[in-house]
Amino acid sequence: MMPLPTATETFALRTHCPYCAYQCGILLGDGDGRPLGVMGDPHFPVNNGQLCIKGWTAHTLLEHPQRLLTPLVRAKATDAFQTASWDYALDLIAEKFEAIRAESGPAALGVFGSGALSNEKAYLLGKFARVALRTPNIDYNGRYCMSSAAAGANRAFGIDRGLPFPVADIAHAEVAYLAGSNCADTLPPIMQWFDLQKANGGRLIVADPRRTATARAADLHLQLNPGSDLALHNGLLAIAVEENLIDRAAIDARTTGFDAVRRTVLDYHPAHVERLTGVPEAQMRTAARWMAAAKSCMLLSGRGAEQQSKGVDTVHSLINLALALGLMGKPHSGYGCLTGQGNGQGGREHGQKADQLPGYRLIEVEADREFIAKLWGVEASALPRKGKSAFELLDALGPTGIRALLVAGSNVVVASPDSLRIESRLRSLDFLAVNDSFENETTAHAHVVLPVAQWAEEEGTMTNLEGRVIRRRVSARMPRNVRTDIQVLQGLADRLGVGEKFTFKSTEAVFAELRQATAGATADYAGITYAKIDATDGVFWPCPDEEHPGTPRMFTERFHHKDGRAKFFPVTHRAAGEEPSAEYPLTLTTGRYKEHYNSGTQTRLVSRLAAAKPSPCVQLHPRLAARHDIQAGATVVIESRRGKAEFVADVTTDVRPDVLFVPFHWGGRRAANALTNAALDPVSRMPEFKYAAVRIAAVKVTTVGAGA
Ligand SMILES: Nc1nc2c(c(=O)[nH]1)N[C@H]1C(S)=C(S)[C@@H](COP(=O)(O)OP(=O)(O)OC[C@H]3O[C@@H](n4cnc5c(=O)[nH]c(N)nc54)[C@H](O)[C@@H]3O)O[C@H]1N2
Ligand SMILES: Nc1nc2c(c(=O)[nH]1)N[C@H]1C(S)=C(S)[C@@H](COP(=O)(O)OP(=O)(O)OC[C@H]3O[C@@H](n4cnc5c(=O)[nH]c(N)nc54)[C@H](O)[C@@H]3O)O[C@H]1N2
Ligand code: SF4
Ligand SMILES: [Mo]
Repeated sequence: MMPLPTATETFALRTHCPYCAYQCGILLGDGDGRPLGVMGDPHFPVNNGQLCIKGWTAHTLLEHPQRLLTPLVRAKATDAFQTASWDYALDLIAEKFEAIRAESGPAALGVFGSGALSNEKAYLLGKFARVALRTPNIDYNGRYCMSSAAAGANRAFGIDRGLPFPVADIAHAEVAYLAGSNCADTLPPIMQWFDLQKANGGRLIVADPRRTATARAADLHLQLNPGSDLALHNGLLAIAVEENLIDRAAIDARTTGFDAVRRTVLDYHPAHVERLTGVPEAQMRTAARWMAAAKSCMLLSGRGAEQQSKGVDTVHSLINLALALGLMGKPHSGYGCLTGQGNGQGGREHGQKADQLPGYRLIEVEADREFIAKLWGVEASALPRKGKSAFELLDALGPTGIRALLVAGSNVVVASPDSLRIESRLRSLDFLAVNDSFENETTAHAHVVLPVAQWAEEEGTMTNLEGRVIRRRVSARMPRNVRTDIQVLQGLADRLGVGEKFTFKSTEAVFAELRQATAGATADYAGITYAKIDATDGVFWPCPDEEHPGTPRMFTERFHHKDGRAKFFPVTHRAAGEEPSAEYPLTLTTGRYKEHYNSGTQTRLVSRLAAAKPSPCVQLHPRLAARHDIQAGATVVIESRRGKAEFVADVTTDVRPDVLFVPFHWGGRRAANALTNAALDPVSRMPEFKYAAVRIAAVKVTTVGAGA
């Protein structure tokens, strides 16, 4: 690591971290256009100067020796990558896409985007797919991430903004409940607000099958079985009904549909719920009483509860509880989801989702089609219809389906469930183009790789987990032969004959069009400008006009359904996509390490992070380890119906005796997703990352760190 300069003057440039949805403010050393080091921005009110270890080391990626610095094209003769000029690489992509479209129609072209992309990029990628390629088949990795929470919030509230309040409100919640979030590792600086909450006398409840860093910080840890959150929440609501803890006045004044939910939860007797969840009845009663007695209470969900084939219903079970306890719109209270990716919020608003147009307009709603078509200067009838969801899109790759694909911001081979299947689908493509700053398991299958600018080298707005629109500013010099994603899309649009619809002179000009595209829509950015963001530490959407101050807190008066009310949805527990059997007797769940980010493309290259966590471990309970004669440090081969992978044994009482936990940040032999099940939620199309039936196939005695 480079030494950090101490004088604040040398950190003149404020920007934001390249990784998660917390989007910490960062001061990046400006040594004549070169990064010297990073420091947390003490004046950005979300992180208040704190960073996690990924943020502290993020600048090393800017000048990393493995950085892609020139376009790569696969040579036919050798099947190896060769460097190429930008013109050659862009011409080739445009030719291939045009030829395949001529042969097989526009739906044979696909685009896979990302919650890592700025609002401007996400907007432009959606426009590019619909206007330049004319394909319905664009979706993105947010489908793997936020889609269940988004669908649940949309159906219950008529709008989806992850947190309806600023994170600082956590400090004033008397009770906070986290369903499947390990935010002490995944959003570390958020813990300052939970620490303040504790100092203010508040209580934290965590539901997780593992005793995580977050669970250790809790006053009550509900160590439930994976896939049983819905039953737990219905059980908590049943107790609230039985003990008369619900808020009848709030239910009557602000909601519809409670009676059906009340009848449904009557079947969730505590003893029955204890059998389904593994959570003792006494703990459930304590949790329900704390939640109901508190003057303010927040119910928050993370991927643990959402990444299930019943993720949407699980989100509804938590929203039902929030509505029945009268928490929505009350100060320092309510339901919220903790968004994950850097622009996981904005990335889901501006039209890279198969069924959406910018601002959460819907591609199947005529008025929305007409509004956007007019802005884009095309006929509404020429806009494609709804396309395939992320996993279904990738699963349709091949000679008779989607034959050419452009990926921007996702390492789909590592991130997708049932990844061996997805990798074989990628191999069957006629043509794969990837925009990235580094090679990874997905670029390995590409025909063209385009080297793009990184976070600190380009402009762009991001919308953080609170719905606060912020600005990443240029804080480091872009390498000479690298281009931005926006320039790539402009270059391709030109070659596809629609350059005149992509003539933006700056990123701010793209944002100006995005503002018009969202004006009057659910996610309304019309009143947000770069200058206003600079002046105010970010602007919370909705913000319909330039005089509007933005909306830090939602639902204080009304919800976004026409009648102004929130909707209860009756939901019932159901089994996961597959259950343990004699052959595959164990339950596997997956998640993250503090040191690595998602598919690991970036963090596996950062020496400090790679040294701290060189390889993935499987957490297993000592009783289970003893049964299989597994010593700590041994290499354990785990197998599911779909594939196998190997992990270093971490024998620990932190995990339930019937559950195995692995992180998904690696590919190849160490790929957690070789094991996972692609059962999809019927509404959100979220895959079941958090539940697979597996067995221990072999044990090899090695030392920790082996198996690389
Ligand atoms: N260090 C780090 N931080 C990150 C990321 C990263 O990769 N690394 N990624 C970012 C992104 S994109 C996201 S989406 C967020 C995700 O942040 P989190 O939501 O915290 O993500 P996970 O670690 O996937 O899952 C959280 C917890 O769910 C638990 N869990 C597993 N199955 C179940 C279940 O059935 N029910 C319940 N209640 N819990 C269960 C796991 O044990 C795990 O501790 O993190 C963001 N921040
Ligand atoms: N088993 C299991 N699987 C999971 C999950 C889980 O909990 N368990 N979680 C899921 C979740 S929540 C998520 S979000 C996904 C994430 O997994 P991925 O979709 O693979 O996301 P990242 O690893 O963040 O990949 C981002 C890639 O984009 C590149 N990149 C970053 N910024 C930009 C940019 O601005 N432009 C371009 N062109 N490229 C960029 C990076 O270098 C990297 O190669 O994984 C999902 N997969
Ligand atoms: S918490 Fe997220 S945004 Fe903050 S430094 Fe860590 S990875 Fe970056
Ligand atoms: Mo995510």
